[in-house]
Amino acid sequence: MMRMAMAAFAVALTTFQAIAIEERRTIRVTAERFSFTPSRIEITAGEEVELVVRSDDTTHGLRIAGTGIDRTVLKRGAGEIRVIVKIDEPGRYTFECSRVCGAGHNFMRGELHVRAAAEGTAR
Ligand SMILES: [Cu+2]
Repeated sequence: MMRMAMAAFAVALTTFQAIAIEERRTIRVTAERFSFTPSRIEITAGEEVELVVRSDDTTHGLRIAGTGIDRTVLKRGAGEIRVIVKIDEPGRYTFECSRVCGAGHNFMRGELHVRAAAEGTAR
């Protein structure tokens, strides 16, 4: 009987951990000549989010100014990329295509708005 209770506890613990990991918000982004959709993304300072990015046409890039993030977005059909983003400093960060993709490449950008964490948690 005791052994069964222990087994049930172990299963409950495993389930809890799985849920904790899934709490990270996933934001899907599509890149195509010459825009990102959505082009404005809002996150909270200190929040860890996962951007899942895919292309609807050619190879693009995703660079987020001020973060060191610069990834290649695979061409359509080649799969999606996952980028973990966590920014502690509130502000507006530009993200842009970093792989030359055509005439409108230089205009292919968006804004990542990092909101300050809720007032109640500030010291
Ligand atoms: Cu480009």
